[in-house]
Amino acid sequence: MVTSPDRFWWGVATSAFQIEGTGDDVPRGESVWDEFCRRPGAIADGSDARVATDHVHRLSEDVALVAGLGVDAYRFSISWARIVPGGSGPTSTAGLAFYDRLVDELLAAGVEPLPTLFHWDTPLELEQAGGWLERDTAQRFADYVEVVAAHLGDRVGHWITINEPREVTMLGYALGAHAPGRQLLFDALPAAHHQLLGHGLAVQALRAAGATSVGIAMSHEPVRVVGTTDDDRSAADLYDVLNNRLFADPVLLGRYPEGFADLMPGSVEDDLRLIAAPLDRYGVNYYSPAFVGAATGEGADVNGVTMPDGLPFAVHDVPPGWTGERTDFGWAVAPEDLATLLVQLRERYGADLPPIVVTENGCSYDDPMVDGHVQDDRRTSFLAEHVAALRTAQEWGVDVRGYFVWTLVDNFEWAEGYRQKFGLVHLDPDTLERTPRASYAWYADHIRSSR
Ligand code: GCO
Repeated sequence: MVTSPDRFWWGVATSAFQIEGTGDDVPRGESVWDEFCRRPGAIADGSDARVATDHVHRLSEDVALVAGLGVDAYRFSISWARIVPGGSGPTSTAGLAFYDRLVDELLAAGVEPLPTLFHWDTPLELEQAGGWLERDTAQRFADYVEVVAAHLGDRVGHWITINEPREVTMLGYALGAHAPGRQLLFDALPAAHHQLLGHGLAVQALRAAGATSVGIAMSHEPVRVVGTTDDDRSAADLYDVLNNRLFADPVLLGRYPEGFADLMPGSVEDDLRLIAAPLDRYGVNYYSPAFVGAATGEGADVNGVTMPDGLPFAVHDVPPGWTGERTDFGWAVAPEDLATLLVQLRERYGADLPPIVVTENGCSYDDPMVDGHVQDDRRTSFLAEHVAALRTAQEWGVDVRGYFVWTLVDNFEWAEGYRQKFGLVHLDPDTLERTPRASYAWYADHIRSSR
């Protein structure tokens, strides 16, 4: 272990599918996202992630960029299909060797590895057998976690089980904007339960392998009510239950919000005991609040996601009359909502809430490169304001132990392809050359001066 787990961790985050590239010399099985990219129209710019940032071949260069920030930890994800190409069955020694190298190079550079075991790239074969709608997928996930923990556990003490089960459920299975592209609406709920069960089983496997600390990364959207009527308020409450509490309550309280246990597959009581096993850290991914009012009955396009007709609430990208800042993705910039969210979590979950780590926060801005330099002042302000909001929450008594910027280098931004640029480092899409932006230098300075 490089740093004390109790000290505040500065970090930067990535995920396997978004950066690695397929890498013929380090072969991996296909994931749902490989298949989704082949569907005409699924990815806004028609791209795929076969090359992505070509991290598999540029690992040492990327570790040097991570280390150059002076961060305590690097949050990356392990590709399940690189370790177990078919989702279950034989393990790939080349896959394990790739992550050995990553972990060893990070440790040699004085950076703590913080792997996430599932960041959306379900092995395709498992999806073809029903994916997260099937209980068996949770068990297969636990089998893979056991393999990884046994292999890396001598050098990796800190783990994150799964990333954002909400997005996989809502965007992947309910609305179809992400892989696997299903449009099941409320019938998608079993995918939520089975991912949470996978998390619970993974916690068990990691503890058995002697993990020092285990956490989960959850996306949270603090909800702002659009409108003033009772209908607006109850629509916003329902959105909050579906998008925040449906995932956090089982993990932190061992129960589903009222009425939801009955919508889950089978009897969930025993599963909930596993799902609620105590965690060392609660990871919060925060980008923007949700603006929600009473249902209009009509669908809408919200920041690239098609909301179908007939939803019980109306979601707005920003409320009517919004004059605040928006990122190039169209997301509202609202650092104050991060402080509100952190306080709200403490109020909602009290002693059941472990110390929080902000496991992702960042923004998409595409400022021009001039003479090899990108002066991305809007990203720097965004990050500085969100770190300040985190400090405010700490002053209000919330135990926050870390902050991870999303992301290191521009990468494959899911259904947006390469159009959204979240990197502290600019990526030339043709040459794959990496150029640190001004925000990279700011973050490195900020970390240094905060020690
Ligand atoms: C997440 C996403 C990241 C995205 C980022 C920006 O965990 O939210 O998985 O992979 O790239 O959130 O949209």
